[in-house]
Amino acid sequence: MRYTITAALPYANGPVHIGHLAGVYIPADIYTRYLRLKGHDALFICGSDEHGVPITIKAQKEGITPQEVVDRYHTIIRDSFAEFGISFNIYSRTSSKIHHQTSSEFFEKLYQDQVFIEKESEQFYDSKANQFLADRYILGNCPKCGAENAYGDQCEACGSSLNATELINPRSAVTGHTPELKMTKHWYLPLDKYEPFLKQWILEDHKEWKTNVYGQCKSWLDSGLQPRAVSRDLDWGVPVPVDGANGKVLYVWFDAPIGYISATKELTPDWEKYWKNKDTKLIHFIGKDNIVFHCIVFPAMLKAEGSYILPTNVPANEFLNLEGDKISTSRNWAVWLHEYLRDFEGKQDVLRYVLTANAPETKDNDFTWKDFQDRNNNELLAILGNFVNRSMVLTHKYFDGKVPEPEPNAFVAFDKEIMDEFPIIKQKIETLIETFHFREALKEAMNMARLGNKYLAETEPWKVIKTDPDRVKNIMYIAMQITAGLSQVFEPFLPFAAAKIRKLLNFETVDWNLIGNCKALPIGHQIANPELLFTRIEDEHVVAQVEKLQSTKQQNLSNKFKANDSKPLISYDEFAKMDIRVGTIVAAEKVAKTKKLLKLTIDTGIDQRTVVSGIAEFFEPDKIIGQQVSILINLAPRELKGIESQGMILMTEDADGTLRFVQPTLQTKNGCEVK
Ligand code: B3M
Ligand code: ZN
Repeated sequence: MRYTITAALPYANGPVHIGHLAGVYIPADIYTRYLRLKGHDALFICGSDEHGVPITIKAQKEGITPQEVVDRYHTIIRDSFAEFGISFNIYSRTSSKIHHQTSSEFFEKLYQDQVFIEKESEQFYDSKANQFLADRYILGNCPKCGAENAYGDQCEACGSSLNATELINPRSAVTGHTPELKMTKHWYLPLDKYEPFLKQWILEDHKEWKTNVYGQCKSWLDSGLQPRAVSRDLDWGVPVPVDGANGKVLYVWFDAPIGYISATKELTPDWEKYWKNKDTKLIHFIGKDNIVFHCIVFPAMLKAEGSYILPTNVPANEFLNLEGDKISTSRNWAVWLHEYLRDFEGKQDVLRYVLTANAPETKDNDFTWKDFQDRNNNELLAILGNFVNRSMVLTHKYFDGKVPEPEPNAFVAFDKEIMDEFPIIKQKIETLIETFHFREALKEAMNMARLGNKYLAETEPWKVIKTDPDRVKNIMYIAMQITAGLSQVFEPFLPFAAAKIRKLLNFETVDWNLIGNCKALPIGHQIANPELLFTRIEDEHVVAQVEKLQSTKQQNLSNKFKANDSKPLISYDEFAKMDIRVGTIVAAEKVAKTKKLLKLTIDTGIDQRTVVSGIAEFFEPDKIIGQQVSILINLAPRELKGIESQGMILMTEDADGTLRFVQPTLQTKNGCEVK
């Protein structure tokens, strides 16, 4: 079978993070590696998306050219993917000549076939910046869900695809001004004409698509498709190849998916069989925000062109959150791959494992560093690493590192029972991967290692060796065959660990059929010296990461802080009514059954009095005894939780909500006035 597997082309306007890996590139890589292992012809295509407003906005922000932006990030992204073992056949880029040519020809073909509607219409224009405001250049409230800061072409909050003129309260992302409308000519793809075809093709013929994908398509199709402009007034992109189209380029979502085709062309002169042969299965791996473009717009383009195959499936994932919060580039709330590689050298498989085990396949999911640490220590190390290590160490100890010769008639029922499990699990994994259930598939692969541990724990070769050394030959023979199977089954998921097991086994063959095969390793085969597959991740490593995120959060809060407007004027007399004194805290305790309240005893210089204050989240009672504070002493008393509070301690509230005392800078006599 022949497969063309694509993974969404990331915008080259920033590095890639764990959300990208979890949502798109790891599942696509698992799928492709698996198909290759099974002997299929599977091409894995990707590259950088280097056009569109995301790039030009970044260039403007940094004061560099769009070309400099894409050159910088293309390299970083490409290298990160390579380091994580994402096994693309090609990682190309849409600024390449071959892509400009391919997408230009694609447009020309549709133009000549009179597919497009050519239309003058009013578009937003920023007269301050002297430019039309396409896509992300315009911000406003989403007409569908009301969210703020929806883009001109898409609302990230609800996933709707928009036309800029639908936005409520539009404003320019360049100058912040309210834009004007100005006439301009564009080419439109009449999606409405393809609606009957799309309805049949998706809603009837592809009921097997993931429910999140099918559901989004259905709601799109049910609400009716509109013609969509496929050109823009911009100076960065593929020029519209038509006379009189100066200053206009192809809409980035028109050229980017054609990038899959250009990259295949760049890879092989045989590219047509991957795009035009009906026996080829085309699979697009994407995130949920790209569903409409891959299931509706691009298929309509391919259909209009006429000579291409359409996707067999579009297994889109939901989003991964980080420590309970939406991953965000602008808020720097992310784990960047290039930084992970620096902080966790050689631990690519750990992240691959955790992101697969937690993949947002059917709903948004959360990545936490605690879970990362736990899965490494309690699963990778304690289950997989432990089994492989024990098998190898024992084989060395009892048989000089050679696969022992078993007595064929001496396999007991338990041996057979265990060995029979493997082909069953293998079959399960196949079905799960082929239906895009990667997290379940990984769980089953891990169950193979669990089964190995169970086998050794129950057969206890370290005890039996004293009484029945021949029996140990059979046991270790089986343990070694299981190890060989693990070196294959983990190849799609943990390619580095799988390769390492094979290296330790001194066994380079890669073949899916060896899983559950009791004769994978020949008798007498010499294995290498054992080495650990995984190492413990200690608290300090993850604490450092959590602290890094906490300081990002602080930073974001203080960036966002805006001082409140001032209150109405008052007279001096009104101010002078307040009697504020310096006092000292002489006792402090938590108020029972409350989270926020402390009961303080304050020496005000006049008396000792009780004040109940909502500061328990910020101070340990015994640490504040002796501190000086400012206290409003003539505030009418009031009862809190049954305690009479006689006054109020003055506090400052920082941008993040932190409360601090207003204190004299030097020790001051209790009872002095604050004025
Ligand atoms: N660059 C959008 C994104 O990064 C876009 C994908 C293109 S796939 C052809 O989410
Ligand atoms: Zn919305």
